[in-house]
Amino acid sequence: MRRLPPVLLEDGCPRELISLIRTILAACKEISFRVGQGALSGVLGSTLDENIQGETQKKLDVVTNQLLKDILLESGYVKAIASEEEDYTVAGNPDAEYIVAFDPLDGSSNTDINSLVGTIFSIMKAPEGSDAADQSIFMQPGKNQVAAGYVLYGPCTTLALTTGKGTRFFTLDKTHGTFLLTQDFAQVPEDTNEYAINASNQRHWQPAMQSYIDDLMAGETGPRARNFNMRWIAAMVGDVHRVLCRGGLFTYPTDTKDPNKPNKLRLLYEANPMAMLIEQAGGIASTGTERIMDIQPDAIHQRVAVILGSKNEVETCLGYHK
Ligand code: AFP
Repeated sequence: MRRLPPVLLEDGCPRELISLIRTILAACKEISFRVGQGALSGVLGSTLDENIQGETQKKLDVVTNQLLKDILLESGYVKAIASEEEDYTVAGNPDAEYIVAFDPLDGSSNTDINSLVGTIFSIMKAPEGSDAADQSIFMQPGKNQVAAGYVLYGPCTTLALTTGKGTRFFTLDKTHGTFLLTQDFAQVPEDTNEYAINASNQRHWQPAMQSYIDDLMAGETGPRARNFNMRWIAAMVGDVHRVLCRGGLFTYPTDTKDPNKPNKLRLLYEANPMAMLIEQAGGIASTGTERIMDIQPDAIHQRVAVILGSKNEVETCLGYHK
């Protein structure tokens, strides 16, 4: 089986970018080990702190953030980082070409129940001549990403990666500590009978999403004239992995549950990298009104509505939003 560096070299991926990706993966191998140790490593449970987004931090949120932050800033390959767990961006090597946004441990509420979690990352180039300490270097649309991926810590540790030449899966060979190519050019099936949404928010959704989900739930007796199945892992990384593997529609739509927080998922380190992986596998990623990767961000922790997955099903859902 082929290792990650030669696969990316054949794609013409710059050596510096490959080194940066390998740096991220070095931290992810360590995270994979710690997550796998569970209660034995003493990192389950919550801290007493909240992050800037008002969410209680899990101990593993803090540990994984520190691991990624240290390794990236010490590597010399990054000009700055933005993390779900950092209030502001952090400056790195002023002469470096790349910037990295990441969610160190997506779905961290799953850690204490031995369920799926993952690391999500997005890599862009810093604008030429920019200042490493300037937060605005991250204010670029997702279409500027040069690479995006996630590492899913499940029964096995899987990397989904794109550098703009398709989406590939690599599996961590834990004996040798190497990511090996296990699927070239993943393709999201265009049709699906599976969807993922937190249905407990139904009464807070906007009318378009209410109607769409009503029609799915009506099954073969409704306007769609067939039955649909629902799945919800409570970790976007797990839900998107399922969609990449066998199709589906994943959405976290706008809702009115908390008027100060109409959307849940973060643009820079959740929606954008997932959108790139999905589009590179033939799927669609939208907010309901626009392509996610076209959004011009205006804040590091900006949140957006997300509807992504199988092309025909996402288009059907978007039809309800017109
Ligand atoms: P955390 O990374 O803070 O655990 O949040 C996970 C997440 O942002 C996303 O991965 C899930 O799809 C979503 O939250 C789950 O939300 P609910 O709590 O509404 O199920």
